[in-house]
Amino acid sequence: MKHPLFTALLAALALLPFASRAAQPGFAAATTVAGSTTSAPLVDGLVKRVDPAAGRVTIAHGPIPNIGMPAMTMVFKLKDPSWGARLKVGEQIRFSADEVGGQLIVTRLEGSR
Ligand SMILES: [Cu+2]
Repeated sequence: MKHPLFTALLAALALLPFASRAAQPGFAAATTVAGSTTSAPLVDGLVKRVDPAAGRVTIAHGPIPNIGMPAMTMVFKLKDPSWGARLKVGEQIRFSADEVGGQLIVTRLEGSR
């Protein structure tokens, strides 16, 4: 299907990880997992280290537009510490992050589980 609107939609979806949260409220709502309250966009990440006891994970992440962060490797606190048990080093994830009380927190987590 080569409809121009369809092509534009595909382009928009491809850019989604880099779009601001304001630009894609509908899509964010459609992909929100149960219990999530954030509308922050999903970004790509690679799990480098997991510390389940501390509820922390080190992620090599792509740009996170909602907190104005470029791609880097850093430690995040998990909103739900039990997510630490689901994460494996080397795993590709899609996640949302937000700054809460001066801490950077993984607020949403999607994976191929
Ligand atoms: Cu970062």
